[in-house]
Amino acid sequence: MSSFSWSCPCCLRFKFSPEEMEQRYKSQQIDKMIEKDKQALKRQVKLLLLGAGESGKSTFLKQMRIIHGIKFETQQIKEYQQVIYQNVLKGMQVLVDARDKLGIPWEDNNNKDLGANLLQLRFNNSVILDSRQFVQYAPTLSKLWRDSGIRRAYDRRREFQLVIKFFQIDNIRFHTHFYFLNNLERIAQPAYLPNHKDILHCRKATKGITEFVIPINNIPFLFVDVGGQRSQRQKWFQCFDSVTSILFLVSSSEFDQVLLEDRKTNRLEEARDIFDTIVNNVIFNNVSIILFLNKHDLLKNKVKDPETDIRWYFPQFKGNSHSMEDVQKFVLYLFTSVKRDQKKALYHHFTTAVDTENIKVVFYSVKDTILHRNLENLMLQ
Ligand SMILES: Nc1nc2c(ncn2[C@@H]2O[C@H](COP(=O)(O)OP(=O)(O)OP(=O)(O)O)[C@@H](O)[C@H]2O)c(=O)[nH]1
Ligand SMILES: [Mg+2]
Repeated sequence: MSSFSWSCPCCLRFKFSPEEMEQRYKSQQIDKMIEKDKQALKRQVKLLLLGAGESGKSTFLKQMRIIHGIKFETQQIKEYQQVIYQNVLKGMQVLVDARDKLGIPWEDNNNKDLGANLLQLRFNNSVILDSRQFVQYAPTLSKLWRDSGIRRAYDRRREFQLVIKFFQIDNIRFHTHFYFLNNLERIAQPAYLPNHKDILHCRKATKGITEFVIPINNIPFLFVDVGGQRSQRQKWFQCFDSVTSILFLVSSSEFDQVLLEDRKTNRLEEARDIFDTIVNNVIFNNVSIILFLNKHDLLKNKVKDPETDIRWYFPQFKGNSHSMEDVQKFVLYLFTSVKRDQKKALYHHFTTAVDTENIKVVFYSVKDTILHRNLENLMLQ
């Protein structure tokens, strides 16, 4: 604080020139701002979103914006629109290719050339498609999506996923493809702009670190979102300072899938190994860890599916593999059992990150845990 802050302003008027008075006033204001910033930083809640690639970290952050009424900027919406166009086109390419590899005949033979032409196109992330260009592909996309050959390839996606290692195809998010292809008519309108649901479903892997502050209960909540794929994880330690809580996301439905990065490691096992290094890390001794067993909606469908069984991937599973309760208990145990310090609290929630109502309810209770923890930390300072 400035040493003049206690002086009476009327007396100062006689001692200093107006310029000096102004200078002093400015300096006092700056001191006040610095002090305020320091206090705010102390009160700030820092939440680190961690988890393997595609576990739903960025989707959760999008929900935080939606739930707290922070609009997406026009430029951002345009970027999501690009990503959606890419998701749709790449998704259809995967299905055309799958149909081919699985030897399923076309229903309409005229679609053969359309499919072959589509496969020739290369849509990497640097290709920017505007709505005018996308609209030109729309008739092809909708013809192909109506062809029973493509539908059958979609229905046999599990077989395709099982042999995917040999086909070297890197885009197997069938649930994302399905959502957008089912909304093709709307997306193919020239004036199309993504709505919240579209934004939540679109997929772009995070590269680097994204920070976003949301004031909640008058406290700045700093959300830190990182990339979860192997190549991105060496950047994580840069964000390990002054963390209040870690929100660790797991894609609980991926018990029968392998990593994109090496096409052999089981995704749930990889997630558990990452969790092990985080929950048992001494740096996080005083950090509360909240586990989100995410993609609950997809897990529910998978557990019902007679064509897959968690026992094929986790022989140690002893319950009923088509009982949601048994599978959930097992997946939870996979994670809680790696925690070495039995006294360390570990909270957990089963979530569906694309469902705003679900995340609203879950975050309401998580927020209380976090604020409580933050208050304890402030009292210790
Ligand atoms: N059906 C369903 N889809 C989900 C859920 N959570 C996320 N997704 C989808 O899964 C995909 C991956 O989600 P992201 O949020 O991009 O995953 P991430 O953890 O940020 O991935 P990285 O940035 O690579 O680390 C997106 O297409 C999401 O829409 C969920 O609970 N249910
Ligand atoms: Mg991400």
